[in-house]
Amino acid sequence: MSERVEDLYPSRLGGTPRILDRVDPVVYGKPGSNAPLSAEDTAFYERNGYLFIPEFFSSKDIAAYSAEMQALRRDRSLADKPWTITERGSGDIRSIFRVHDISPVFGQLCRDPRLVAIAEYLLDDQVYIHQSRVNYKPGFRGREFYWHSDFETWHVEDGMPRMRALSMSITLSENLETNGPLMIVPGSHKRFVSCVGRTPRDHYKSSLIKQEYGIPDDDSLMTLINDGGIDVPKGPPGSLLLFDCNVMHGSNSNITPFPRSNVFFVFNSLKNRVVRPFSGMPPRPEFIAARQSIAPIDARSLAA
Ligand code: 6CS
Ligand code: FE
Repeated sequence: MSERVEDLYPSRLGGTPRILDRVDPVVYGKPGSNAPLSAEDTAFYERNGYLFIPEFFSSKDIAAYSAEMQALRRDRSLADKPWTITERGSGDIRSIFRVHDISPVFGQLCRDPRLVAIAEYLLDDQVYIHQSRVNYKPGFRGREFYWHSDFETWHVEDGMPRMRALSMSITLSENLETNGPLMIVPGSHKRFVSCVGRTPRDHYKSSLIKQEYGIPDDDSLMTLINDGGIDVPKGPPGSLLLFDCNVMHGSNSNITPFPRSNVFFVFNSLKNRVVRPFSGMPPRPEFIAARQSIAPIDARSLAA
């Protein structure tokens, strides 16, 4: 197990919530003419902690990704695997993790040279996949994802040392006002909400269904939202949402008949590979956080 690393973002260690300043950059790369994002888009991402690019993928690509998502959902061999998470109550599939491993289609998608170039630019390093998942948010009974910072969990429960990771979410269905789209608090990524409570053992067995530890207290959440408001990026299938590992986000439940399905890839800098979890608990399983299989993505070899 790797050596002890200083905990710059202590959380779930005591009884009082705190808001700490971020000590890490948001954008590590240098804007320039050959950067994969314009200086304007880079500045928006740095300031807000996210960037939404509607219709990034062609309708042909999205048809293939959407078909693959449905095929995974129907695949009986996945039904009882630990990386398949079902909704409390209905038993509908909520998420399937490690899709970059189990699906050649999604394995190829996360190696799309355009995505890798954006991740390498923003993180200014080679990157690897820390985690991937499809969130189905099914119609009628799709449950919420309460407000949280992914980094707070990845730091405390996976041992991710610094804020040098980002998520790419690709919409596979219409993300509407009504069907539980992702809500983001712009600017919240620049402050770290240190949460209360102690991480239970095997917390992921409940947190992936309903997260109750590592979520912000009401006052801290109110502070972030008073300062930044709530943005709801919406767009057609095939849109790309980049968001910083520490931006506060969540999504409401979905009681409409229309699923809100997205595929997520978490790109982490190779210089930021996970160490011992800061919670002191045993590491979470490989299907949630890559620890053994850390290999830099080299999209160039696929672009040829
Ligand atoms: O615990 C995790 O890693 C997962 N939980 C949430 C709510 N978002 C990030 C990630 O999928
Ligand atoms: Fe999240």
